Amino acid sequence: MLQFGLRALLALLLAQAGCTRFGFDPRRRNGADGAGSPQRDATRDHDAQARYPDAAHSLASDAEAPSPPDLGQPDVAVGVRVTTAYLPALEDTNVAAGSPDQPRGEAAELTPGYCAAPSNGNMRSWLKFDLSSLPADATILSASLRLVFFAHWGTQDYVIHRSAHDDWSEGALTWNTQPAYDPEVLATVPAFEEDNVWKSWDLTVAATRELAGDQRLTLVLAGATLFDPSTTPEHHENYARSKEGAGTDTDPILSVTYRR
Ligand SMILES: [Ca+2]
Repeated sequence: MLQFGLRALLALLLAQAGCTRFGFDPRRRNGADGAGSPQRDATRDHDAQARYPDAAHSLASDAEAPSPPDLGQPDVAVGVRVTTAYLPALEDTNVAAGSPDQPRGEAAELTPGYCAAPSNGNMRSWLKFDLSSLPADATILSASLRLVFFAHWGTQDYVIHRSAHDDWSEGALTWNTQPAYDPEVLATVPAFEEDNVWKSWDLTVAATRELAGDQRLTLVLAGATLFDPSTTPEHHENYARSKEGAGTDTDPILSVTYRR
């Protein structure tokens, strides 16, 4: 009888404390009916509405929940890195119609345009850049060619073309062996007579294309006009530094800004 009385008393105490034989009774956590304290729930709902009014509304009635606002794309996504690489020319040279079999890869200057000296005549500058040092997952945001011009004898407009042929070398390329290039003009620089200035051309599309291709970018810089040497005694040319020119800070550079 005494043991039966103790077990009954223990069962009564456990029931009042909210415990069961197997552990904590979840029904006791928020009240006997599981709905929680009305006062506490009201406070919690108020806080939620103050912090997340749309969420609170959505919870109240999913069917009437408004569409999320269109905030557009962020300017800079979290975790995205933007980097600018300055790629020096892998090779650069000139070719001249007046001496069509002479390589000029060791020249200290790039001389696109027209030189009235018979051994030069109309000239073009060829440049090659290696994009393989860019990360494989890079997305190019912008790319431009930079040349430092230091002298001029007359001037004219200049144009830049891309060539799909990258298998040339500055030690061998001549007017007669220069490969074909795309007729499309990628960029134009109007005639200018300043010296000791650098000029740049936007080549984002061409660089993006080559990065996805063979990662070699060949550019041809030429005067916009082919002059007739028999009737043109004056020069129409600007001089830019080649990679063999004085100082590395004046080397031809392809500036590439990319994200990854
Ligand atoms: Ca060179």
